[in-house]
Amino acid sequence: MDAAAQISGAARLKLAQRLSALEAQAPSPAILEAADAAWIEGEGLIIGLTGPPGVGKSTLIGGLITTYRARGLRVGVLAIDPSSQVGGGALLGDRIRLTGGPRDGHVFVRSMAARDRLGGLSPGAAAAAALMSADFDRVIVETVGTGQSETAIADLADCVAACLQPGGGDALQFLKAGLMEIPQVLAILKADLPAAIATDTELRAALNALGSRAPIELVSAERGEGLAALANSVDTEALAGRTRRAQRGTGLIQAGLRHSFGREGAQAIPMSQSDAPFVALHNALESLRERFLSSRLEGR
Ligand SMILES: Nc1nc2c(ncn2[C@@H]2O[C@H](COP(=O)(O)OP(=O)(O)OP(=O)(O)O)[C@@H](O)[C@H]2O)c(=O)[nH]1
Ligand SMILES: [Mg+2]
Repeated sequence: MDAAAQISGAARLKLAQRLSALEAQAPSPAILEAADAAWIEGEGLIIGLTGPPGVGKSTLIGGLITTYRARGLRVGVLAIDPSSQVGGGALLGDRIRLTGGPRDGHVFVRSMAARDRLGGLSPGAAAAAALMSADFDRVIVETVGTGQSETAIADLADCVAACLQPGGGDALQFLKAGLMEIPQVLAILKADLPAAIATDTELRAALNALGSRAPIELVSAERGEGLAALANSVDTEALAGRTRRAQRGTGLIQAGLRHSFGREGAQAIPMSQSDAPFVALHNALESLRERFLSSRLEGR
């Protein structure tokens, strides 16, 4: 079963230090190069889990860790915490860590402050996920939101699974109105609640109307039901998505520029397809910072 090597204590420490440098927006060139190498050559799949607060994402991740571990896979989790300041967010990480087991050398859980209220992915968080995919077969990125490309998760993740709440109509309405991109997988969580059946019916009708064949999975993480089917759907979609990283890199760079400098920032740098998006994004951000600074100084 445990064909994959355990991540050694030294390797975990090195990874933790690199993630801290990314969170502090002070990565060395080696860190960005390692993120690019993992993005281009790594075999680990990056899975985005999005959904509104309280939908059950963290509980689900606990279940997915167990499911993937039973398949002999190493699992990294990056929880993007919209409420915490830098250095905070331990609570969220701890809740997952309990289920993964702190002594399990095949599991690594980290939470990172979102740096913006909407829970958008910072450039550092995107690079962190890529970096983790060098050491783990699955990297699950938990973000609050509905999976719009604004938050970069659609470009970062090989597969986005949107989590829906039984009886909670928001995501459904967004989908119908075309305000939400159709994610690769839809997961109705808390499927033990009676309202899940109606939500499933409504969601199927909505996706049919939109001509989408995205799989819908009913999951009760609390009862441990539907986890294997969800993992299968996610893996199938992520393996397909994995082949599109070269194209997604450009979107990732633009989302990173938007995150730091708004729409104008994203337009200020001419964009060509890059097979090293994290180094390219870092350089573009540096050059925009310099331009911004010199125009401020000239204006004095
Ligand atoms: N009935 C039921 N409740 C669940 C299930 N999974 C989670 N919950 C409950 O839903 C609540 C929120 O769960 P979390 O896993 O923290 O949800 P989250 O989406 O990670 O929340 P945030 O990180 O705050 O956005 C908790 O009280 C859980 O016990 C489930 O399968 N069934
Ligand atoms: Mg959570």
